Amino acid sequence: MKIALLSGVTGQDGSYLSEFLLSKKYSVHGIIRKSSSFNTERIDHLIDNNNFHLHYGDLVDSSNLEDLVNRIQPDEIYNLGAQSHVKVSFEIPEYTAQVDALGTLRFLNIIRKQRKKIKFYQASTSEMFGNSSLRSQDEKTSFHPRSPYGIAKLYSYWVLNNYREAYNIFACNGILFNHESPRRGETFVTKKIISHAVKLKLGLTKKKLILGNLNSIRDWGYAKEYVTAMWKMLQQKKPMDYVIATGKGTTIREFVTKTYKYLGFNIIWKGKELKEIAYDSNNANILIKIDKKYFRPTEVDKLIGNPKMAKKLLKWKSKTSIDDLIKIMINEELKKYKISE
Ligand code: NAP
Ligand code: G4F
Repeated sequence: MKIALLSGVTGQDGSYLSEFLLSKKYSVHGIIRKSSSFNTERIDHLIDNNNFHLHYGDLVDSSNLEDLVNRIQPDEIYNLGAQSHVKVSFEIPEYTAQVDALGTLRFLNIIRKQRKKIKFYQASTSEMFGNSSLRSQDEKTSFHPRSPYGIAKLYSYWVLNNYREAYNIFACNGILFNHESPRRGETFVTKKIISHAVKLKLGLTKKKLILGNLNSIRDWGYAKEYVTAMWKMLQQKKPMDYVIATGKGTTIREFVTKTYKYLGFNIIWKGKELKEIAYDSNNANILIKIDKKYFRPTEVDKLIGNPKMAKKLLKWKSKTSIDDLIKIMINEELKKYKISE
């Protein structure tokens, strides 16, 4: 039986990857942080599985990570743990670097010192590309990160490359573009839009949805599919870095329009920049407004990935369209209130 150790097991990707690895008969060990309230909602359904084990730990504590690797003796480590919110990284840049940059170095040093056979997956990100002038970004595109988060992740990307070359460690960067699901954190834009729109539809709120920059373009895929690419990377003969994406871009404004349309609202956009609003064409009620507090000091305007290499070498391809992703997220949200379409 193969053994996997995951950081970030309580997060969106950690929960899907755990399910996937358990289905592949792995023994899955996840690192959870001490929290003052419950933080295992996404993995509660796995807790009774005999092959699923949880350990307290933190990416800022190298003695804890070393102890866990020694005790668990994993075949594969998936480093998914991170302060993963781009906007928040401008407010806690030093902590973001501690976790998202040095956390990776801590794991790589443990592998270097103790057991070079361990395979290592790093949750790299399209945020490392920043504002690229190209139509789409691939493994050869140069980096120009635009946030403390993107910069911390770029450190991890490069230190992994260095340790792979210097110490022959089997380590891969998965450069994943945005991926969403019903398990997405509430403060990311897709989940924020869908949660609010569903509450509006059910009459549970009368409040307006307040958003930031509507013009940025993101390449949104389905998280459940993306975690399979992580595993595939570690099953190849040679360790490499791969872009994982759908290849299609959508603006935030289009995402809002599609979501509201699926729920039966016909919204009309009016005005520009901070004065832009969206109203309901049936009754002229204003549904959406803009607030500059949701803008970032520096924005990444357009991220569209080119997943050609993953398709060729990993035989991986995104299957869920943006419209289907929205449907999946809305229907799960409705189920929370025990109502199905
Ligand atoms: P997420 O839902 O925000 O989950 C982040 C996980 O990291 C949570 O389990 C969190 O624990 C844990 N964590 C945070 N700080 C930690 C620390 N100091 N020590 C140990 N664990 C810590 O993120 P996600 O969407 O699943 O993303 C997974 C990874 O992929 C992240 O590294 C993210 O940066 C990266 N990524 C995500 C996307 C995307 O679109 N989703 C795209 C590219 C890359 P708590 O539950 O206790 O907070
Ligand atoms: O949903 P977001 O916060 O995701 P962002 O910044 O693209 O980062 C996510 O994807 C990265 C991969 O590219 C991951 F590495 C990272 O961990 C995270 O998962 O924002 C998406 C876009 C941005 O352009 C933002 O300015 O939506 C815009 N936006 C507009 N209004 C908003 C809002 N974002 C948030 N979070 N909240 C808003 O109200």
